[in-house]
This record gives sequence, C-alpha cells and structure tokens, in this order.
Amino acid sequence: MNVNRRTLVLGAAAVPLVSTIRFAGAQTAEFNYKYANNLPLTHPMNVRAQEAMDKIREETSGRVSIQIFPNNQLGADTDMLSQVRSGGVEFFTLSPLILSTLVAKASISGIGFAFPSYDEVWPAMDGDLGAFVRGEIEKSNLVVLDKIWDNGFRQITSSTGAIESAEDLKGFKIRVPVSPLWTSMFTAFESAPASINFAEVYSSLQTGIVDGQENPLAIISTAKLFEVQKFLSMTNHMWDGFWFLANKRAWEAMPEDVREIVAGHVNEAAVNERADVAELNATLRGELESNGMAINEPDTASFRQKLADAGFYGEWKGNYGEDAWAILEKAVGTKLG
Ligand code: X2X
Repeated sequence: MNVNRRTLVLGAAAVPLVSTIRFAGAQTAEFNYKYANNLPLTHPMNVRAQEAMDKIREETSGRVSIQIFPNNQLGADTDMLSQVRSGGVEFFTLSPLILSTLVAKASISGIGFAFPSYDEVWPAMDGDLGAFVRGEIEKSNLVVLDKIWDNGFRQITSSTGAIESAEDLKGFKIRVPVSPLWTSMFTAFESAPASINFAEVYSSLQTGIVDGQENPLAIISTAKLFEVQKFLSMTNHMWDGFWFLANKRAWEAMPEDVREIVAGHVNEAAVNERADVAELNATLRGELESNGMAINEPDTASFRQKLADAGFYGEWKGNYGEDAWAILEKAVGTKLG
C-alpha cells in the first residue's frame, strides 16, 4: 500500500462520484451505502454503475442512496476486500482471481486460455460455472449478485519489447494482481511476477519496478497505461470479470422488495456494461496505436504448450477438484491441459 497516495486521497476527503445535491434526501436516506471499486471513472463499469445507482434512488424514492467511490479512493483491492467483509463499505466489485485469496475456488474462471471467446464466457458465467462459484462465495458470508461484470480478455503490455512467444516471457518482470493463480501462471511461463494491487500499477510501470503488466484494452485505455507502456501483445491469455459483492449485514438490513430493486438495476447495468466493453475491445486498438503503442498478435500455441508442460493445468485441476474442473471443461467445450 502506498501510504503517501492514500493519505493524500483521504486528506482530500475522498470525493464521491455521486452528487448528493440532486436528491436532497441523500443525507436522510434510510440506506446510505458506499460502492467502492478499483477502476477509473470513465471505465464502462463506473458509467453503468452510476446509471444503476440513479435508478435505484429514483425507484426507492430516495430510501436507498449508493455513492460510488471509484479508482481505489477507499484503498487498494486487498483493503477493500477487508472493508466489504467488515462493513466499512457495503458494495465492492472484485476479480474472481483476487477474491480467491478468500474463496479459494473462485478463481476457476480465470484459468489460462480456458475460454475461446465471449460466446462461451456468458453462458458459463450466467450458467453452471457461475452458479458454482457464487455458491462458494456465499459460504464465505459475502453476498454476490447474479451477473458478473466484464473486465475482458487480458493482453500483455511491455516497455521493453513485444511478446511474440512464450520464450519472450522468460525472466520478464511483470506485474500481476494479488492472486495465487496469476502468480502460478506467470511462474509457469518462467517470468518474474510481482504481486501488486491495481492502485500501484501505473506508478510501478512508470518507475520501472516492473517492465510489463497484463490487462484488457478497456483498462489499458481508461487507466492510460499507454503513457508508460510501448508494446501491446494480443495474447488473450485469460478472461476476467468482476463479481458485484455486498456486505451481508448491510444487504440483509434492506427489506426484500428493496433488495430486489437494487439487484435488478445492478444486474441490468452489468449486462449493459458487457456490451460496452465488447464494443471498446473492437474499437480501441486504433486509439491505442495513435497513442504510440505498437501492437502485435502472437500465435498462442507456444503459451498453451508451455503451461501444459509446466504442469499448470494438472496442478489447478488438483486444487479445484474433479467436479469443479468438469464444470469448467463443459463450459468451455474442451479438455484443458
Ligand atoms: O488489477 C487489475 O489488473 C484489474 C484492474 O484488471 C483487476 O481488477 C483484476
């Protein structure tokens, strides 16, 4: 955790995204809740979440007021996960892989090269695989809403050179999010992975603590990582999303009919956000190139082979168990490893 940055942000009183002026009732709302996340204001996740929160306030006649704190204003992911558990924040969106530090099997949707395309992602996450993971999350005393939000297929960026094959990942100093699956994957590639929260990614790249990172195009663009990275390699090495989590006590404090309104609008926003991110994926390459990035499309065969040879798939099959692995393989339509 970068103490300076945090102190600075909190010192500036962490200005919420939502203006409370429009609904003078916000102060007197029955449920005054906070939704924290790690993404810039301009990312579709925050744009769609804002729409949902506006609709929720309207439809509950001001009884529910949810303020959005984007961009790690309330802390890095690891801190925010503690906060949503304790009730310091009521809502939080988190990658299934980072959530696996609390709910071990939650990361299963992020296995390298498991999903060939979005055509398999949404039926899986809205179907059996998602239901399996949500069941695991609920055991941990957190509430999770039905629809997972999209982060996207992840691509590798670098300041030192294009990644053309698995060979180029050897010894590569790459930032990965804080999650055993991410570390395991890049260890299998023989890279030098460093676990760093997203809050510190831009500065780690800028100061050269790491040479690269991996994220979907929508994040590379909205977090302006092109300012500190030159090469973008379209590895599509895994799909990632964001589960919309709620503190259980705060969730259950709302009456059933109010909960339904909240869940309905948040889930609707998730589905809209998926479409926004898909559109960005299709249009952002030109923008990133005009911002100076050199883009290449490596053949992914060597990456998959490397993971298989390193025993990556066998190890994770063992971690999740036969039953969970069978749900994954059915969802992605192929044997893995
Ligand atoms: O930390 C990341 O790289 C991010 C923003 O993609 C996640 O939340 C996993």
